[in-house]
Amino acid sequence: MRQAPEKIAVLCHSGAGGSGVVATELGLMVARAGHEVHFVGSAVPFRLAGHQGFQGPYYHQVSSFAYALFEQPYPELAAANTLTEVILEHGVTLSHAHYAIPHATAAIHAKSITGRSRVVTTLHGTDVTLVGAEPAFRHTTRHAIERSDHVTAVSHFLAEQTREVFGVDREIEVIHNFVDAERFVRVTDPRVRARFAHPDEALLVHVSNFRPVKRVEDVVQVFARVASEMPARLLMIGDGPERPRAFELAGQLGVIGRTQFLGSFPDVQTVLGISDLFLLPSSNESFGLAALEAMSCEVPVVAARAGGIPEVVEEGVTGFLAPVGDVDAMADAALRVLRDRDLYLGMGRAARQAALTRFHPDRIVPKYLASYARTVGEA
Ligand code: GMT
Repeated sequence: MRQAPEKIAVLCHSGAGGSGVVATELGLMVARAGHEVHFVGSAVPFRLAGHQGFQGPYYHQVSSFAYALFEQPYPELAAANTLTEVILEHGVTLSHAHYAIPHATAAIHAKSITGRSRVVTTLHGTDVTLVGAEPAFRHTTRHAIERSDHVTAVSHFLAEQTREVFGVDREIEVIHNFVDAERFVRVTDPRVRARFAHPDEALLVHVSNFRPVKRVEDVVQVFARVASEMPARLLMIGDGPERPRAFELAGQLGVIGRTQFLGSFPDVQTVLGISDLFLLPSSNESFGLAALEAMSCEVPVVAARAGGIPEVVEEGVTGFLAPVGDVDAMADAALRVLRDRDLYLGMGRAARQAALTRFHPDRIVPKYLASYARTVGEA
C-alpha cells in the first residue's frame, strides 16, 4: 500500500454468506491497517454490525427507487449511483467488488462515470459456477472480469473454472480466504456444550445458507447413519430454501429429536467451538469458509471432494473427503474420526494448525493490501 492511507469502497452482499463475511472481515482489517473503508450495499453487512464508528469503517446504503414504469428496481444501477456519490464525496481511490456481478459491474460503471477509482474484483464462486454460467449473464460477467483492474479468486479451482467458463486469459490472482483464529477457537467451558449435547454424545454440525448446492439432505442422511451407530446430535445452523426438506427428512429418518435447527446468527464461533465434526457435502464449493472456521476451532471436517474444498481440507490430515452424494462413505469417515480419540484429536490439532498458518489473516490480508497498492499505483 502507498505511504498515505487510501480510501477504499467495499461492495458486497449483506447476508450471512461467506463472501459477505470475507468482505466484511477484510474491510475491518484494512481499516485497522489505517485505511479509510466505506462499505456500500443495500443493507449493513451481517458481520459489520457493531463495528462502525465515527472514524469508520463507514456504511452507505444503496438507495432504491420504485416507479410504476420500472419492472425491476435496477439494484446494480442504484449501487453504481451510490458508489459514484461515495467516490466523489470521499475521494475513494479504489473499489473492491466482491463478485463480478452485480458488484464489479456497478464499480466499473462508477469508475466510468467518475473517471476515478480503480476496481479490484474478488470472485467467490457462485457468479462463475452458477450465475455466470447462465447464458443470461455470460457477457456481463465476462465484461466485469475483463474490465476490472485486478481480479482475485478464492481458490485455484475457481480461477481455473473462470478461465474455462468465460474463456478469459487475464491474470487471476489466487488469494485463499482467511479465518480470525483468535475468535474461532475451541470452547472448553462444559456448560456451553451441555446446552446442546450430553458428554457421551458426539456433536456434529453444519453451517450454510441451505441452498440446493449445499445438499443439506446429505447432512441429515450422514447424521442418521452416524446416530444409528453411536450417541450423537446434529446442529444445523443457517437458513435457506432447503431447510424444510432437511427438517422433513430428519423426521422420516427418526432423528428429529437429535437434530436442532438453530437458524442464522453471527456468533457462530461458539457453536463451532463446542462441536466434534463439521459436515460439508456440497455439490460445489469454491472454497468452503464455514469448514475453515470449524477447522480453526479444532473441528475435523468430513466433506465432498468438490470444487476448492480439497484446497482447504487436507484429506486424511484435517478431515476426510468423499465423492459428492456418497453419504455412506461420508458416514464411514465420520464414524472413523468420532470413534478413534487419537485420530480425532490429531485431526483437530492439524486443522487448527492449518488455520494458524496457511489461512491466518497475517498471511492473507497483506496479499490484498499488496494488490490494492499495485492497482492504485498503476493509475
Ligand atoms: O456458499 C454460498 O452459497 C454462499 C457464497 C457467498 O457468496 O457467500 O459462498 C461463496 O463464497 C464463499 C467465500 O469466498 C466460499 O467460501 C464459498 O465456497 C462460496 N460458495 C460456493 O462456491 C457455492
